[in-house]
Amino acid sequence: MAPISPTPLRVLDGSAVTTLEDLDGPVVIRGLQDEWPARELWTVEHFRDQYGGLRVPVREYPAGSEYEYTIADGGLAEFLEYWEKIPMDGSLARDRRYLAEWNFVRDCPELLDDFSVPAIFSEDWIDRLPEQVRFGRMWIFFGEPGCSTGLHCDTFSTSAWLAVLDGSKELRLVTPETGRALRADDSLWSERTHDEVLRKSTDPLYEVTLRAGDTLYIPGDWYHEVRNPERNLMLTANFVEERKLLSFLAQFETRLTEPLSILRQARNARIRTWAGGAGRHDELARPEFRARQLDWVRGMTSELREYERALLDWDATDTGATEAPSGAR
Ligand SMILES: O=C(O)CCC(=O)C(=O)O
Ligand SMILES: [Fe+2]
Repeated sequence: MAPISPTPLRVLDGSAVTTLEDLDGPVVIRGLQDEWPARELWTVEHFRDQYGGLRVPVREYPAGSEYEYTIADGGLAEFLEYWEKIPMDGSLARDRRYLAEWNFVRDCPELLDDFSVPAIFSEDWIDRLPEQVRFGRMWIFFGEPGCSTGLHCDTFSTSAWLAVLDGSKELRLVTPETGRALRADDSLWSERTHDEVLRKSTDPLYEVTLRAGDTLYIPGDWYHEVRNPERNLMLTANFVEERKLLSFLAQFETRLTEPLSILRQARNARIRTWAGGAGRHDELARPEFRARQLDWVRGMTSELREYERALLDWDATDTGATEAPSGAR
């Protein structure tokens, strides 16, 4: 069957968007970079002169592979030298390199002075997290043809803005509901995926070509895939909007507590073996020790109990579902 014809994304002018709450899907917003010094300043020469000596994480794509890569540490100047010279045919017949997800804030925070986070994206719940658990979420990408980023949705239900400063980028996107039906090796450009998954969904397949000056908003949980039709420079950031705060916290907390959970399972297994040994264990045999441990356990779980109560109360007072169950997954 012929592949599905993609639906072009909406394009809005920055002055027409005042709050994210008005947007219920991805859109391209123009005019958000107009005042950015980065548009003039961020040239290859500038990066080479100012930061050429830095080590950066470079994706290495072996010949024949459009999506699979390993990450190696390399010098920025050396990468830029390669990047400037690579032929624009996108051939997979040779090895390729892609400077993606360069967390420049850590290495050169002064680059932050060259742009401003657009006001509509500036409300980020990660800023309100305690400092110990905040994480870097702003990156520069130097792309070139033949290096793609496979189908994914961004971690922890974060939303993203992607500002193309030079060249162009192609993206295809699907809704979270369609995305949940996709498999690990699917591609939004593959006919097999069109036939086996996308055709069964009533939601469209969206497509956009971003050019210099365009900023794309991708809401949390939307699946997307990225191609680089030519050399390009992109600044991108993830952020947590209020609509996704609880999904974010649940996933982020699970990531943080994973080691704790392993520790707890190991403790429980140990205690089960002691209990089987006629209950003889010095610490557990002391009532005041057990009382102290119980206090500690209750302290550890009280915040979760409060959240549990809020969820149950909400259940009890809910007047009706606001969202149809997706059933996919
Ligand atoms: O431009 C790319 O290659 C990938 C951008 C993206 O979707 C991401 O960083 O999550
Ligand atoms: Fe992404």
